Amino acid sequence: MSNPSSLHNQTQQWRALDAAHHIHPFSDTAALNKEGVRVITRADGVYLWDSEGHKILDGMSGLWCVQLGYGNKELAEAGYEALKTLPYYNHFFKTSNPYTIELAAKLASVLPDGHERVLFANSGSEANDSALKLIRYYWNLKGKPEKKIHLSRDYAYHGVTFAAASLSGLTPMHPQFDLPLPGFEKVPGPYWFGAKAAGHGDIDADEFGELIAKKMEERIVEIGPDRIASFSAEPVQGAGGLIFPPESYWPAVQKICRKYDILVHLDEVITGFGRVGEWFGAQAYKIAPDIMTMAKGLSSGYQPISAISLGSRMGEAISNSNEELVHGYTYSGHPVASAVALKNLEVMERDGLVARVNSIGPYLQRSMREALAGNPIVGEIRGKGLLCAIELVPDGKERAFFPDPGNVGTHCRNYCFNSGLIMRAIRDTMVCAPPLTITEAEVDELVAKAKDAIDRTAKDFGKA
Ligand code: PXG
Repeated sequence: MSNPSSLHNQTQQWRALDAAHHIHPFSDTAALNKEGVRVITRADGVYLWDSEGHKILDGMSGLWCVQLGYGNKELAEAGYEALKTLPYYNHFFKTSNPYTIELAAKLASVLPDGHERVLFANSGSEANDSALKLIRYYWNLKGKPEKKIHLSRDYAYHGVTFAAASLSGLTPMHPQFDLPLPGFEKVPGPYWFGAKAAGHGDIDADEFGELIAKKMEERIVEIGPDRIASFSAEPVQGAGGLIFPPESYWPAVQKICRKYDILVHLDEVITGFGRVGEWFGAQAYKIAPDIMTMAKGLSSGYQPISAISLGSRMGEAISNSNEELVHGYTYSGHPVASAVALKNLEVMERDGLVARVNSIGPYLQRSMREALAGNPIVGEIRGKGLLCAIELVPDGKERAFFPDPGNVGTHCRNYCFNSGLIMRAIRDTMVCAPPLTITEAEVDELVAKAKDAIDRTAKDFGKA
């Protein structure tokens, strides 16, 4: 942001208070305090405004979560009504509430086949943590307590609790906390764009998908299938760099999990709720999960709420165990969060937003491709639904990376910020995931700003 002395008094005060009292997630506190935060004061549609009055197009839907865009009055009213009627009660004492009951039923109507039962939590990390506990419980119920190892993939992001961070395959998340915990094993992810740099030559995408599945099977055999409880994966890897699996990947992986009796845990925290053109990534990629976790778009981010859905195998075992399930949070199925999530799903359904993604998504992909055609540092533009990624590389014709990963991406991301567009840089991959309500004119603005930032970046790195 601009020179601090030119900022309004109010902004300066907020910055000072924030620096004195507030530690930010995934941030270098000292560096951030020196630079000063940008204070976001309001939002409407796809736009945010900061305390200096700058208008910003949010190409990331917050953190991949604001499916309906900001300022939706129906969601606000649903929350307000619940706050007035039943601001809090829990589900521990043989009690329930209408909002959570109706939300569970509505979710069951859009979830993949067999997923009839859900549990609630408050964040994606908690949902994943809960899922792993339920997986352990399932195998204990089935008399296979030796099945304890949780497989997940390189580049995976599953959250930050002890278990979710241990599942995550982004290695910088581990050393500060002595993670991963024992019992967490990684297998390779299907990052085809990086295949050449990783020494796989000019391998075709589908061949690569099969190769990665084969490597997973080899690792399973090495560990011993009888010790493996589950395989956790995002249908499309999000925070790891928007990695879309080759067509061949999921069918091969599912076959392997069935062969060795390994439960499939799909993390739909990003891919759920229309993001990839179906209600869930499971449907888009024809995956049959045993357990699924979701958060973010469940309430369009308006309230913290997440859910764990159980396929028939786990659902029946756990529902019919005839003993207490010793798990649950004070805020599991919070009535206000449930009311907002329920309204969110009703609006998505009524307004046909999932189907809308299948027209506005391709429009975004097409526009981005046209705008960036021939750009010397663009190696690939990939996407599905309203997810889009642009690989920035030294030579657009080669699948090889810049030597100092993240440097060029951050440079480009700063250009975006300064021109009023929020995009994420993951290493040197620029990504966007705008609200499902984005209009064609707003897509045009997003693409024009992204193109401008990428053109300037190319120039700064001597490539244009
Ligand atoms: N699973 C997936 C697939 C996620 O993307 C989580 C679990 C954890 O959710 P909670 O609600 O505990 O944060 C996530 C979260 C980023 C970014 O910069 C992505 C996430 C969170 C924060 C930042 O891309 N994803």
